[in-house]
Amino acid sequence: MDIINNLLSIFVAYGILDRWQRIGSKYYYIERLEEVAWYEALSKCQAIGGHLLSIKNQEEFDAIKCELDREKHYWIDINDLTKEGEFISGATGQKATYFNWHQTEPNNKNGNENCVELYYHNDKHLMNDDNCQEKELFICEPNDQV
Ligand SMILES: [Ca+2]
Ligand SMILES: [Ca+2]
Repeated sequence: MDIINNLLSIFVAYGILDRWQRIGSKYYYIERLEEVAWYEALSKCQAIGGHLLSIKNQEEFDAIKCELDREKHYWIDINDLTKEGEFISGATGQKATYFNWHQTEPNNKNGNENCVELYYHNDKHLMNDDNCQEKELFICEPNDQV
């Protein structure tokens, strides 16, 4: 993956990929203005050659959360749209492997919370399942990033 990282560095240097922001060892796009429903966030990430953020581990989570606005909510790729309670990574189509839920989440409130967001509550940015129609900011990462 050194080749991909080198290519990304070159593209960024020439402004081709300047929407992608380097955070820690990887690249991300954090939407900071336009709040949209989960499906729209999904297609907006696809339109820029990416997918909704798929958090792999605590290290990645810790790097990203420092960049987030505490007043805002951010869609990521995890959802249980196919089967209630079975959280899938939209990026890989596989069961999500990294979770960091708020204490009482996921609660599938009103039987209608199937998309996962990051939001700040009780001094922490953590995960919550929310109504997919809610308008929120979102985080993308490039498709070729592992
Ligand atoms: Ca659910
Ligand atoms: Ca919830």
